Amino acid sequence: MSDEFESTKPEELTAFVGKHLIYTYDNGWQYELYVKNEKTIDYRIHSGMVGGRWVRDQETHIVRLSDNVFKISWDEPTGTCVSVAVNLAERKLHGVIFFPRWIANDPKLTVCYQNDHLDQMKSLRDAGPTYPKLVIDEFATVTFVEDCAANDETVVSCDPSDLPEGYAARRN
Ligand code: FER
Repeated sequence: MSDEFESTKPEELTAFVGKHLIYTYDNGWQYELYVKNEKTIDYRIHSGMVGGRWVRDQETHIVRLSDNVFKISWDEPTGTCVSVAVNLAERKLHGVIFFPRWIANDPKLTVCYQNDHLDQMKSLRDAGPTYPKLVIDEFATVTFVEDCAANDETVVSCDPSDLPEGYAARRN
């Protein structure tokens, strides 16, 4: 991605940057997301098809749709594409995940700290197959939210399995 923000307007994202969310999709999959800055997220996947996977410094496109409503979209090195719309006022979210066929066939191949395995992810992606993609379209409920500083490397900094007991179950 170039240095262009495209439709992202950083000045409209000040209320969103630093948000740290834990949420559960209606299919039971639990995710954690940290808005590191106006174009970057870190995340952990606590349960579901690719539970155990975690990623730092994923470049994204983030836009404000209205007060308290934001949308984050990105293209993973694996070829998975994701778009997540977050409604902070209602603590609801809607995500669409487009998994390439090779991940649908063997999801565990992507369960790792991706940053340490980027070359492997890219070669698996290029080996495919890509199609037909597995499209997951789900609402989620936000169960935990806090405001962190921007660019805080401590928010998402370990494997989900190394977190303290009850970390993802905290509710507020
Ligand atoms: C999300 C849905 C999917 C999310 C991340 C993904 C951080 C990533 C999926 C993948 O690459 O396997 O809500 O939030």
